[in-house]
Amino acid sequence: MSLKELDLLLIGRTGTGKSSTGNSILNRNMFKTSDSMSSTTKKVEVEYSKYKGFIIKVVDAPGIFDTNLSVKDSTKEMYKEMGTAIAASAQGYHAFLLVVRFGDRFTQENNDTIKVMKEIFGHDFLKRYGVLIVSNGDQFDMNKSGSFQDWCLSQKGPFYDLFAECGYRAVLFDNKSMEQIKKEQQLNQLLEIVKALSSDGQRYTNKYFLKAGAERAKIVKQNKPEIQEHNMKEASLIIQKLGQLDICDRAKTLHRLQKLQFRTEEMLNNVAYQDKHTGALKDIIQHVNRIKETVESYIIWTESAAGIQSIVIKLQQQIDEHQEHREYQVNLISEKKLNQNKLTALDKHLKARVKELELEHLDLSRNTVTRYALMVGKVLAETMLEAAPIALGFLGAVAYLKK
Ligand SMILES: Nc1nc2c(ncn2[C@@H]2O[C@H](COP(=O)(O)OP(=O)(O)OP(=O)(O)O)[C@@H](O)[C@H]2O)c(=O)[nH]1
Ligand SMILES: [Mg+2]
Repeated sequence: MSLKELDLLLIGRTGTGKSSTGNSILNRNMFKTSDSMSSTTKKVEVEYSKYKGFIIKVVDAPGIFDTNLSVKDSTKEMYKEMGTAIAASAQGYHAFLLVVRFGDRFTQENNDTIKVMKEIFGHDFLKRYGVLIVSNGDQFDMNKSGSFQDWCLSQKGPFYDLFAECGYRAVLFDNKSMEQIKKEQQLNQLLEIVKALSSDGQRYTNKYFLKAGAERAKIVKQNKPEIQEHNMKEASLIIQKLGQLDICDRAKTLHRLQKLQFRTEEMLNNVAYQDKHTGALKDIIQHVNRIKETVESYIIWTESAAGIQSIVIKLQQQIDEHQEHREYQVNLISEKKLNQNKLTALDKHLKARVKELELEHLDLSRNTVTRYALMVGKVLAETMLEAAPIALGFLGAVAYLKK
């Protein structure tokens, strides 16, 4: 079964529990959360998790309308941050999760925030794709207030307005809960709502998303050949080095492997950064990951090869010492042979892994670098053809004058 995507954007005022809710959705602590009223999340962050056949992408944004900033500066900041949030998921979002805190008083500022957000995302974005997330669910007393849904419906004033604005969709989140069942229940409830919002997998999008998508495609397209070529070159050099290693030379090999490990890690970071969550460099990321895995296995196997080698050396010493005990010596010799075979098998196995990497690399090369080279070649050929009549005319004139 192919995994379906769910792209979610967390929005809301500073300190309402956006990052904590993001962590609850991801079921692991990926986003930094705050202990104070000052803004913790400084820039848009993206994290993923796999859950019930979905790849959930959670985009955590800084709090809008930070209390330390003037309204003008806050609005400017908000435009900047929401621009980044749009670029982080240019194909649109399956839901906008507007986070408020249970027990908070709702004021005019909330409405102002929503007004600016509507300018960016469109007047109906919450109506169509908004879900109100009420954090601090641990403060909600069901015995006193009844069910959360009933409680929402019984509210008046700004909270009810927000609830209505989000199409009467709300989920209570206790981000402090340690109970696995409760954690899953609240997440499942959210997923059910989001699935119903976009039953055909459709995301909410508008002209800004389309523009971001076009810009991003342009940038990726412009940079991809260069990025690919640079990375493919580095990958190729690492594979080449792997092929030159000798598993039996522990000291030298381990030293070289550590260097290669550092290079692959650095490359992986670079390529992930260049990809900017576009997926445009997915193939090369997978490839580098496999190189990294091979380097790591190589390190482990070099260590075990060293262990086997010292056994072989010890056995040889014993063989030498027991020249007169022929029968005992025969056993030692066969044991030594057994260990030597283990070493050969290990070496063979590693060489096969490197060969696989080489083949994969070649395949990828054909699909990327060569394709771009062909593309460039085609353009070049067209340019040359265009220039040809002038050049031919010039040559013709020279020949005429020479006569
Ligand atoms: N008791 C309780 N505390 C919570 C809950 N959710 C969040 N908090 C706390 O609320 C504070 C703010 O949470 P964050 O997740 O950092 O809020 P945020 O909206 O991401 O904050 P900014 O990034 O600064 O805008 C932290 O101290 C959290 O531990 C909850 O469900 N229950
Ligand atoms: Mg945060």
